[in-house]
Amino acid sequence: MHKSGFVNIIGNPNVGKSTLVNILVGERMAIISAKPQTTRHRMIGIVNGEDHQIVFSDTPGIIKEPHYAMQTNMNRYVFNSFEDADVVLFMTDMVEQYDEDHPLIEHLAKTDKPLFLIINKTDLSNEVEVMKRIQQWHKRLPNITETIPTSALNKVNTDVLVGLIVNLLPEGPAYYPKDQLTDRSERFFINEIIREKILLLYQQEIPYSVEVSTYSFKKARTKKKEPIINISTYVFVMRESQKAIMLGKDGAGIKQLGEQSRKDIESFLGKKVFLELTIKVRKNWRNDEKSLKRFGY
Ligand SMILES: Nc1nc2c(ncn2[C@@H]2O[C@H](COP(=O)(O)OP(=O)(O)OP(=O)(O)O)[C@@H](O)[C@H]2O)c(=O)[nH]1
Ligand SMILES: [Mg+2]
Repeated sequence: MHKSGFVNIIGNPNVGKSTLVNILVGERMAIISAKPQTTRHRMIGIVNGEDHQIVFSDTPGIIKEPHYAMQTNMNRYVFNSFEDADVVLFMTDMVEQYDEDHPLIEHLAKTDKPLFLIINKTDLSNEVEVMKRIQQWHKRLPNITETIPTSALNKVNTDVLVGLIVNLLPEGPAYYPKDQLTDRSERFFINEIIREKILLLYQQEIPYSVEVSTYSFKKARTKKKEPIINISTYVFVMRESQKAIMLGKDGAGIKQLGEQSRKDIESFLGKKVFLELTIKVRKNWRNDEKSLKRFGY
């Protein structure tokens, strides 16, 4: 008997959703950072076994009070993602506090899907505190069907989670070829790798004002006839002042960004890469529906 289904991971920013997906899939796919709102797009990560296929969706963290259209659109994917799930994983951690009127809780309370409570980052706490949290959550969400305390970072209980999911999945054929791990293109991952470096290298509003878009990807040969991939990418910012910050003194900022990104893209593609980054100003793109559409939001 073969089982298959869709499992959607939902929760606040920064609780470890993308970390969990990467651990489950066994590849570094989703980008991760210590800053909230790292993930902007819904993305699938596929876990394949001989007798099962689990299609996980990593989603952006829910933003309680969206400030611009991009955030509103990000929330929309998350609320939509309840509908096509066979199982909903609600992920929280041992650090965050929820307000009583958080919009996500109401949604979770109403879902008729199997609802798993994942309490992540147990490494930052102790058993007594974890038990307390579990009880609090069960009071607020009586429809929770399974509870799994995890430390995604240390792979604690992640196998247990997979076992519980497989038990619940309906019988059915694989939805994707068994060697496929995601639905996203190489270009998408290149953009994401660059955005991850921006999250690491720049502070304050810069990472949230940036969109990355690769417009050219060409296989070529170096003068020494070695294979190389030439990649050209735009980094859009919202204002001239942000462009100056990104360039840095004598271009040192963009140089560092380019070098760090190139190294990661090379190990992702397994090939040598020449990366050309160009910074462009696109005024207020985060609120412009046309730009958002073009960028896939
Ligand atoms: N201590 C600890 N840190 C963790 C654990 N899991 C993830 N983290 C860290 O938490 C931070 C956020 O992780 P992400 O996986 O990016 O979180 P996310 O929920 O996908 O965040 P958004 O994409 O912003 O919604 C990173 O710094 C991770 O290294 C864990 O089990 N323990
Ligand atoms: Mg994420």
